[in-house]
Amino acid sequence: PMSPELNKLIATDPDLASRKLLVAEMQSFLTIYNRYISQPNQNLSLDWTKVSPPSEQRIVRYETLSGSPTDALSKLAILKVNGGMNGAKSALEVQSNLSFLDLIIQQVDYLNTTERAKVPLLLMTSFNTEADTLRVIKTYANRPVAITTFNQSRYPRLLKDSMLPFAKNVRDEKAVWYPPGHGDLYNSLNRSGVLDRLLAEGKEYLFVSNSDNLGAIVDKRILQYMIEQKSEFIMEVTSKIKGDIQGGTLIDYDGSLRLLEASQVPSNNVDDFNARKFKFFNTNNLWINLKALKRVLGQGEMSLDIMPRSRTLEDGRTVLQLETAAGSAIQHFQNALGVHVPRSRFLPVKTTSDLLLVKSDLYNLEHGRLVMNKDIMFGIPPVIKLGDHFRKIHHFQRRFKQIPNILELDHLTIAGDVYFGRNVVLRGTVIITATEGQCISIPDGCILENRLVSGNLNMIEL
Ligand code: UPG
Repeated sequence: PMSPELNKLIATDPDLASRKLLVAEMQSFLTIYNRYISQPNQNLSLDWTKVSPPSEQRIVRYETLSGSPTDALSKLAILKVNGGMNGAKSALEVQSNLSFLDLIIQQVDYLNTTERAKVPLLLMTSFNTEADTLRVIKTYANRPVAITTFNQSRYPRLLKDSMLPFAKNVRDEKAVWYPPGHGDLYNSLNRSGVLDRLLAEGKEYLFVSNSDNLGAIVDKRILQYMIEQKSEFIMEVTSKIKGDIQGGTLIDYDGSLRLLEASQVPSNNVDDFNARKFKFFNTNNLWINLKALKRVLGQGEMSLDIMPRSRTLEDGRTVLQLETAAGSAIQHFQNALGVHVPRSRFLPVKTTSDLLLVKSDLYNLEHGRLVMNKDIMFGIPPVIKLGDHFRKIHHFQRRFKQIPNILELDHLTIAGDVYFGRNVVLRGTVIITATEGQCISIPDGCILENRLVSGNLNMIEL
């Protein structure tokens, strides 16, 4: 029943090459679709009774790696997954007018300069992030970093009522298509010809990470360990902390290492997932042997766990997206391992609260790296909770004339319609709540230390 609808979608693309690509993408889509509808419990691809924390033997502590130098950088390529549904987060400014992408390029440039290497940078974009990404990287045409971009797949969204794709409004890409998660990197790398090109250039290892994680720099010790252990796939994991909610954890599944994403957890077991039982959080920093990847892809469609995601469109219709995660591929590789890395290798920016932290004086820039300020009060970043008024990026940007000084901040909660002036200093615990209909503007130069601010700028000492 899918074919006529899909054929209509494909036929609307005027370009033959892209039509061929679309046909290949649709075949992958149909494979995942058929797997999804034949799963006994469509929303859960894992049997929870087989899930347990991984054996410590398969997770090596970063500190125990030998530190012996590697000369394998000439065989390495770096890939940042930079696709997804919304515009490129990586084009947002972090500090000093530099975006995530600018800083990533600085990091690779620094690696290449200090190591006398030529490690190339690959960026996987989606139809939603390509334009933003190209805008940033075109300014680097003459830099020493070789940058290749390729687009990830587009799959048709399914209308939940009929489980069919849209046949109309085909020009409205945002409504009709979706990028099917970063697990799509394997197919997209292959179909774009980039995988074959890398292999032809003698590249053997790929370091993959999220473009929002500025802690994910090349680490020669991990690369060396991968080579010594003949491991085809390494996942960097870190000790889970309270804020690690959106993401996945490394598990043992019937004796093999697997990724468990939050969305795969049955509702009855969410407490288990959040508790310390599963303590190794996936940073999505992945090291992949490219020859092994080619072998796995040659065996047919790589079967990755399906993460169904429902979305409600503006017109009220509900659509279903079948997505996959890059870390799920761990199950297909030999000698797969986890490396337990320090938190400094994981600096995710998922929310505007995370963005506030990386933009603040808690971090200094060093060769594109965000290095934590030594003067930071408690040695760990403060807990920041920004309310709904700050949730969207353009609202967040309007609300701060300048990011406050938060070096001595312990905890910040903001609720309601709140604006910040320049040179504001926040210390200790600060809570600012504007009730419905009220607006609070924190004036230029204001210092708030252990304060509850509410109503018409009433201040209560905490
Ligand atoms: N991305 C793509 N294509 C997509 C979706 C996302 O390239 O179709 C990129 C996106 O640009 C971002 C990265 O993938 O750079 C991560 O996506 P995001 O939605 O921020 O993270 P999650 O998919 O929720 O989580 C991933 C891993 C999870 C891990 C977490 C660490 O799946 O296991 O704990 O990253 O931040």
